[in-house]
Amino acid sequence: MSLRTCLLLLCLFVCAATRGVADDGYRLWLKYDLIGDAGQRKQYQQAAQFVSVSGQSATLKAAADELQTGLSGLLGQPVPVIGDAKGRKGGIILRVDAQAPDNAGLGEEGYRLYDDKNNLVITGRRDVAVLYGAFALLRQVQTRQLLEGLKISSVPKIQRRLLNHWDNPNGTVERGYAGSSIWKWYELPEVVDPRYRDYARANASVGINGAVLNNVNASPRLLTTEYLHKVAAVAGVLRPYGQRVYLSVFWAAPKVIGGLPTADPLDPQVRQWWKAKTDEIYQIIPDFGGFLVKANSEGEPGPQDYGRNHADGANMLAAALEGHDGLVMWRAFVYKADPKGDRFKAASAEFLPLDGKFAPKVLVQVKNGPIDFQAREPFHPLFGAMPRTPLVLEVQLTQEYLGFATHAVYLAPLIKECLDSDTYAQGKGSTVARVVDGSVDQHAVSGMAGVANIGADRNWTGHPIGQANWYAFGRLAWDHTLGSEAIAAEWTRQTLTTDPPAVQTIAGLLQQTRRIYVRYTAPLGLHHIMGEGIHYGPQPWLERSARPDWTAIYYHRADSVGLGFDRTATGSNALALYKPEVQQLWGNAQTIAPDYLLWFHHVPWRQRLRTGRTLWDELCTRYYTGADSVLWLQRQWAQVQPKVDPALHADVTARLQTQYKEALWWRDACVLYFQTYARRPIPAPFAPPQRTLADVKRLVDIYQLR
Ligand code: BDP
Repeated sequence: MSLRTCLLLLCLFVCAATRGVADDGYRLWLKYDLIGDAGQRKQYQQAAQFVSVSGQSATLKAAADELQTGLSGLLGQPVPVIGDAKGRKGGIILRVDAQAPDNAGLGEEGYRLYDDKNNLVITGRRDVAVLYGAFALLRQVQTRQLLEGLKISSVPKIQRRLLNHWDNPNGTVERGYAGSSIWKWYELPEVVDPRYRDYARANASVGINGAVLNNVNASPRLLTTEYLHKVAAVAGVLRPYGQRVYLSVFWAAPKVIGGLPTADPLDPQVRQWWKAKTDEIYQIIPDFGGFLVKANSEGEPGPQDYGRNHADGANMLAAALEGHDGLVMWRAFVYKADPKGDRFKAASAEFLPLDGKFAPKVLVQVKNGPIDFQAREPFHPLFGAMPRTPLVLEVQLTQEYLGFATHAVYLAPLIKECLDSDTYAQGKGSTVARVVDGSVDQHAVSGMAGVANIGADRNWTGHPIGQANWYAFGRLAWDHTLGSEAIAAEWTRQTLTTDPPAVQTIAGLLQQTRRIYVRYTAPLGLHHIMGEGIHYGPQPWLERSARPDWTAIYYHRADSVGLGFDRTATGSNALALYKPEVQQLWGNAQTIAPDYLLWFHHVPWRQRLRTGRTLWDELCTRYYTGADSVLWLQRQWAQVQPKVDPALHADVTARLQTQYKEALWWRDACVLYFQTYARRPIPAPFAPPQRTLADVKRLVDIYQLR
């Protein structure tokens, strides 16, 4: 063998050893690959010579195991787990201490990390807090923070930090783009896929403490005794990691599986059925988290079928939960088909009158915006308008309206935009975040839910960048004051590379992705102009659907005069649902931020906007520059190629090519279609599309074929 071949082989070996062989993404951000820089490694090696844990619980064992696996991988040295440290120095001490005065403000889940000069201490009042602290320490090492003098104290701001899986018992995932469901219902409870544990680890690492396992369009199957035992098997894996399971319930279950003639929430037999069912659930799953309910929405049954309201339904379930530590999350995603109405106002019409009528165990779960997880929405007007009801913020991590698994869209900026919106409910500073965490109205319970983007694909999320959305959701639910770019950098360091310039480039590009996606799909506040049913690709010309509010023209209202939905007093007046300060912000077409313009105003094509361009020119400018920005994303991504695993890099590169192709599709479809109303040329310097409206319509038709 020549010297050159030897060197090459050695180099390949070192690369494989330090990065693992080709990265298939399975390990998410918990990679724990060897720290390449020997000097850096040494500092950590000295601080992490052992892990000391007293106490036997499964949660403490999970914490110690994770530290052992993580640190031995990162440091390339064995890290023994021992009992009492007996005066040893240079290790990590796990200490559960409910009495320590310094732990007083930590609640059940908060943790402290500190350097006591001899050892690094991870402490909290309960085992689960120490588990969170263990992951936090690993994050410090993975992101190469100094441990010397470490002093961190962290308490979650929101209590129930939940993933909502829209997974069906047959293994499909509603709006899932990463393969089939990870829950293998047919194999459970006997076969327990080891993947469930890795799922639980990933959740715990970002502080997610519960999961609704099944779709909101719920199957009654999950409530049968047979299936509850399957659910219990999953719960058993999640429990040591501080997560509880929840179920979405099918409202008519008492009829379908209970054999009753009705599902009327005021019917004594129905109430009794739910009570008995709930007791059974707690017998099988003692730490069951509670129920999520989609009722009287999109064809699902509900209490209104019997002339009752949402509070009647929710309170009946709350009564069934009496004596158990469980909650009801009742969704506010309701809207009736009304060609003359405004879907924007639908949830408010049904829920505002019920404020104060819900039992203490009930939280109302509200999507971030009033329509449906669009690329950009104003915050939902229910936030800040139901002071007597705790509201759960629901965001969508699966990219139903954001390009499935083919478009790179990092969602923390979207989530933050909602969280940071000021409702002015109790004066300035009453942000959605503070409404949701309970501090505005002094609620004792709080929650945030992310519709999961997880499937059985090897890398969990289909698009490798989708992992960042799972990560960011957990981090923001724990602490909504974190910055989205900081979270992106943190995720990147753990997942893709620790090279500082590359981290900066990647975090910078991630931070722009959502803004770019909005520009080439739905600029200036356009919304709901996507492909019918499938919700992929553009279809602004959609005029007829099963319901008027499932068309596109219902929302964009293009005509020869202009574009946009007038939601001011001259139109639907949905704007009146907000506090006066917000009305002032959005009520004037001249002063409103262009990003929200067409959400609230019907604007003449020739009107000059704040940007100096006419509406038509601005619209075209955004579509064109938005699509061009995907080329910028490609260039940025290409730059970091030497620093990122080759397989993973190639995967994202390929997806960025699809993204560009589809950005052009969106651009061409939308400018050509709106041009039929605006009757103006595509402004310079942009070249008119090379294809016709019929060409792009044909593309959409393909996706609509069965
Ligand atoms: C819509 C989805 C639909 C969901 C619904 C919901 O298209 O699949 O069932 O939201 O949130 O966006 O209930």
